[in-house]
Parts: sequence; C-alpha cells; structure tokens
Amino acid sequence: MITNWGELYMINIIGLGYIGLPTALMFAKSGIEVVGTDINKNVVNSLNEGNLTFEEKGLDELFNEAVSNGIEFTTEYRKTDTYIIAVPTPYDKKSNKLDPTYIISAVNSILEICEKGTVLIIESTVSPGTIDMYIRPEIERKGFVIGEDIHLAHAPERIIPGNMINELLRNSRTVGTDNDEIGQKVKELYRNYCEAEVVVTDIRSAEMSKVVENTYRDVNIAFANELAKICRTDNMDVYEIIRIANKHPRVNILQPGPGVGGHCISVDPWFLVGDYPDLTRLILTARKINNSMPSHVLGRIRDVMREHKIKDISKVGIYGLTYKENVDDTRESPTLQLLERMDEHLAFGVKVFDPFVKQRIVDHQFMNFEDFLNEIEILVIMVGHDHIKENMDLLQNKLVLDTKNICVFEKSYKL
Ligand code: SAJ
Repeated sequence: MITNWGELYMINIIGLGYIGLPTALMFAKSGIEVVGTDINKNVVNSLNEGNLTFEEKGLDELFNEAVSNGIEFTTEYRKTDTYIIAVPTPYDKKSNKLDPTYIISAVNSILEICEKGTVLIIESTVSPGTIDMYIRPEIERKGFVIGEDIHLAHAPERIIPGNMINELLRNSRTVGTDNDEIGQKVKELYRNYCEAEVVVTDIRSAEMSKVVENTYRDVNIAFANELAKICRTDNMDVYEIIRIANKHPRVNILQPGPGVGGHCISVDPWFLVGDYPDLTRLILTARKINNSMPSHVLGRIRDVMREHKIKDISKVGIYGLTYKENVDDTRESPTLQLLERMDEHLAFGVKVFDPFVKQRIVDHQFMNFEDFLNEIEILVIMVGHDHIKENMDLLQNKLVLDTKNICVFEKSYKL
C-alpha cells in the first residue's frame, strides 16, 4: 500500500492491551503488514502461542484472520514509517493529573529507530495539552523537527468493551494533527477498516473532545445515581421515572448503578479536575456521587439484613467482580470498592462470585456458581452479566438486592 507520506510497508502498534490489540488485528485483517509490540513478555508469548489475553466478543475470529495475514507480536520496536501508540495513561490519585510516563517512554523508543518522515499517532487518551507539554519537547530535544521529520497525530479511540469490534468498524473517530494534509493522510489510514466518518481537527481539540465525551457520560450517570438516592428516601421507582422522562424528545438519562468503574469513565474526568480545579465543580461533584455508590449499596445490604434479621455477613453473596457486564476487566470495579468499604466496616466474610474472573483476586471468592449460591441467603447483583440473566430461576429462594435492575422478581430489592 502506498500512502502520501511514503510507502506504508508496516504499522508498528505499541501496546497490545484492550485498545492496541483489537486495533492491530483490524489493520492486519485489512491487509496491512502489522507488528504489535508490548514490553510485557507474557502478553507477547501468550499471543504468539495463539492465546488471547482478554475476552471480547468476536476477538477470537479477528485474531485468527490477523494471524493468517501474518501479524507479528514482539517485545521489540520496528523501523517503519507509521507508529500507533496505545499504552496506558494512568493518573496520579493525589494530584489528579495524567501520568505520561508510558507514552514518553514509547515515543523515546520510537525516536531511537525511526527515520525522517515518520508518522507517530497517539491513540491513548490524554488530558488536553499533554502532547504540547510532554511529547513535542521530547521529540524536539532529540533534534527532530515536528512537521518535517516527525508528523504527530492524536487519534483517540472510542470503542466500548463488550462491543469493540463492531465499534471499531462503525464508530466515527477523531484525528487531530498540526496540518490538514497529514490529517487527511491519517484519515485515509483509518479508512482501511473504519467505515464511519473520520473528523480531522487540531491536536488540542482531539485531546479535549475525547475527555469531554467520557466526562459527559460520567456526569449523566451521576445524575441518575443522585435520582436513585432521592427516590430511595421516598420510595419512588427511579427506573420507572427515568423510563418516563426519557420519552421526552430532549431527555436522555442513563441508568443508576452500584458505581462507575473501568479505566476510562472513572479516570478521564479527573484529568479536567486536576488541570482546572477552580472550574470543575460539576465534574468533581459527579465523580464524588459516582464514587459514593458502593457505600450506598453497603447501606442497602444492611437494610435487607436488618429487615430479615440476618446478622451473619457471610450469608451475603456478591455477584460480579468486573467493572461492567460481559467483560473480564476488573479495573476500578465498583465491587472491589464495595469490598474495601466492607473491610473498613469490619464486615468480613462476604462471599463473591464472577463467571468472568477465573483467578482468585479476593477472599471468599467462589469458582462454582452453585456452591456459591448454596452458601448464601442474600444475593447482591453488582454486574448484569448475561450469565445471571440466564440463571434467574436459581435465585427464587434468595433475597436479591439488584443494583442493575435486571431481576424480574417482584420481591427483589433495588438500589
Ligand atoms: N454505567 C452506569 N450506568 C449507565 C452506563 C454505565 O452506571 O447507564 C457504568 C458501568 O456499569 C461501568 C461504567 O459506568 O461501571 C463505565 O462503563 P461504560 O459502559 O459506560 O463505558 P466504558 O468505560 O466501558 O467505555 C467508555 C465509553 N465512553 C463513552 O461511552 C462516552 C467508550 O466509548 C470509550 O471508548 C471508553 O470509555 C474509553 O476507552 O475511553
């Protein structure tokens, strides 16, 4: 394939996690030569042995197609004309600021081997201004001229775990660059698999719009969670109220739940709070409301125990350890936060089960659903996996606290 910045003979994708891997597979499936690089040997070995490192609908088939198209996985960086960086961007919980260490390190490794004319695309989510503040100086310090030797682009991903492959194909995406010419070229690159609109803008707008999208969702969920608390005090049905309100053509309230987890929505708003502390009262309050939900669930567990005179916490079973349904990712999971709160209140001994989590990560975690059910009287649904929806009949003789509003029994307790 020929691109206008030269002959594209290969893309080197740096970081083979939740974003980098599916993206690498999509490019490989489209016929481009792809090398996937990750510093973690275990990840690379596992992929080379044909084993995926996380579960995702449709990923197996995509992986097989990419492998038959010759995708390579390695711990090394490769000399090529196009790099896509998809490494983690954690945030510092004290300063609420983004920690750019992994991106800087990836950029430096690329600069050691790349030639003039290289296009360097950052897909990792970054706070607005990160590329100006950390990435440009790093490139210039090494003697490269941006816009001549290195072309920079920010193309934040938008895919949602659980529906990644479909969204890679069909979600519109954003490409931020310094000039429209490179923007159009990067757009053409993504057109190899992306069927939707690709909007070209400047780098700062691309950075900001990505963070804004996730912050918008966090604020909307916080509104739903606040409504859930209001409705609880006066025994109103929050789900019915949201359902009716959403019939209004200009209202679209999301669903309340046990908290907001994952590495995106529960993290990105903090970037704005960290960088604009005096201007983010709404965003900070939303974060606090969502973070308060595991404690609200704990209060509801106590209500159910009190009503049924159950004193022994080991009769309580928590269903779901992942941050949301039908994924195996437990990062920032509301259940882990709930278990922490329980520990703080000396409520040890609660039982836990999640069909997606195959390793033991907490105390009293069961690997078999029926054994788990046999031990408990109160079941707390924290995650709405299809598995629990398909096994509702096994819950008939349990007290169910359903924080996801999926349980069909009339007697179930809600948030
Ligand atoms: N949640 C609710 N109520 C809702 C929806 C979600 O409580 O109505 C909770 C979920 O249970 C979960 C958390 O919010 O704990 C986040 O889940 P999610 O499904 O809303 O989003 P993520 O974090 O899996 O993916 C988000 C997506 N962003 C938006 O929808 C704006 C995705 O498109 C992004 O690509 C992704 O973040 C990312 O990587 O930034």
